[in-house]
Amino acid sequence: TIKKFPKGFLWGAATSAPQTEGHSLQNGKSKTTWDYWYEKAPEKFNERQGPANTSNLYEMYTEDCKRMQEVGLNSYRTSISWARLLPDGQRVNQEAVTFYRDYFKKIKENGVAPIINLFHFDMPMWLMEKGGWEVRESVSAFAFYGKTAFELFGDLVTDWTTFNEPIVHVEMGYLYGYHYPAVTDFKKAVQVGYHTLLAHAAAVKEFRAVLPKGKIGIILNITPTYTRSASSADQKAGEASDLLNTKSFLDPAVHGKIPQALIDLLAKHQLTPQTQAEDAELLKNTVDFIGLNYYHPRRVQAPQNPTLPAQTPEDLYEPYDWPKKRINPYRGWEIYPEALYDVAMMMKNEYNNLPWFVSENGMGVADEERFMDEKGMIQDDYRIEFMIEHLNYLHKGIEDGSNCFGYHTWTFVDCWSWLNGYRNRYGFYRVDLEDHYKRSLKKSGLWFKQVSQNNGYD
Ligand code: BGP
Repeated sequence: TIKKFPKGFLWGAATSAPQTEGHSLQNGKSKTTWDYWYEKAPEKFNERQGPANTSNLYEMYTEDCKRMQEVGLNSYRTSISWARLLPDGQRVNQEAVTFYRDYFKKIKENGVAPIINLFHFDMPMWLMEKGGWEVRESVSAFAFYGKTAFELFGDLVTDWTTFNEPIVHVEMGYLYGYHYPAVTDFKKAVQVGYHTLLAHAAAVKEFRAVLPKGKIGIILNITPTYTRSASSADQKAGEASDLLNTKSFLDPAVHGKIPQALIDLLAKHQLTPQTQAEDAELLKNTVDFIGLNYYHPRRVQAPQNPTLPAQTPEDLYEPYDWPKKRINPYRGWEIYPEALYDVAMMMKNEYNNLPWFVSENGMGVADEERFMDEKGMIQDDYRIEFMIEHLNYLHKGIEDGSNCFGYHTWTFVDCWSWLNGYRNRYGFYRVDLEDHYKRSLKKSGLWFKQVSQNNGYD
């Protein structure tokens, strides 16, 4: 059967400023927590590639924008670096304005519609020194950043998003010790999440005033929860996982308020964040669309010996090792494309069938040069297969009425990853770090172009 997608479907790819631009401490940019942390604790990074140079896009964007056509992208997401645009939070860095304006223009000149995101884990040091998302001041600082960006680039960019995977900086920075400041404090994590949520809503509010005709959304990582069994204890664990990981941001973004069940769960475990009277009104600033990054599901079971009140999320739900799971042997994550159908139905049935898109999906592969042929092309058939499997389930969801308008892969050109450097490759183009960041097309790029041109595949 031929799988055709809706007219105007977006075929794109996603990345972010800190993972591509490089020139991390140049051209007027100030430090982010990543620049700082790599200097301070390089041993925390699994790969000795720091955040300084990444894929050198700052110098190579003109050619990269032409490459977008070569792989058939009609849509592309990246982010603005807050610390580059506002190096001290107030003053606009003109070099950044020139760079981003020209970059966005060149994306469009190549027939690609940009979607621009504001925050992708890259907290500026000037704000971190004041407490980052722990302090209420972060909300107005972010709203000011959003307003500035909408005013400076709103004539070029109509589609915006506020955050990428906001739950990730909460859990990695405040629960599991991977991202700076690497503290382990459930209560603090909830406060950080709450301020992030308010910052998102405050930026949406600014957006409506500056760009009334534009569209704004938020990008969430969706790790659909599947429970070990239908027992009430396992179900309860699954609900807690969904509330914390998915509904915490998705419900306010779409429905304009935090779900009562989440408020109750936090209260029960003495985790209620500090709020202010005007917050409920602010949270009514809902989005136009949702982006969902999907890599793998979350399998949970009831915790064996939970501490009460919960000290960590594992006191509410524990990871469960599903014996039937299929693994990506090159990255270690579970492969479960069926979840995309479930996600599509969830958006249809629980979120007003709001327009949404798959904003990241992709297959990370370590040591990918082993799949290079004699002409230097990576023969990444495994990636093509991975994407087809996921697109099949997405297509089924669309046929059953889910309002999905696009599919973005992670990623366009191999890019730097937070702790893993260049270990896991995802791109349609390979980056040769040994040879001046040279880009070379992979087989999957050629395949994607066909899919995009045909708006589907056989
Ligand atoms: C997503 C992030 C991306 C990217 C991707 C791949 O969660 O939004 O920034 O890093 O995961 O992850 P990794 O590079 O760890 O394999």
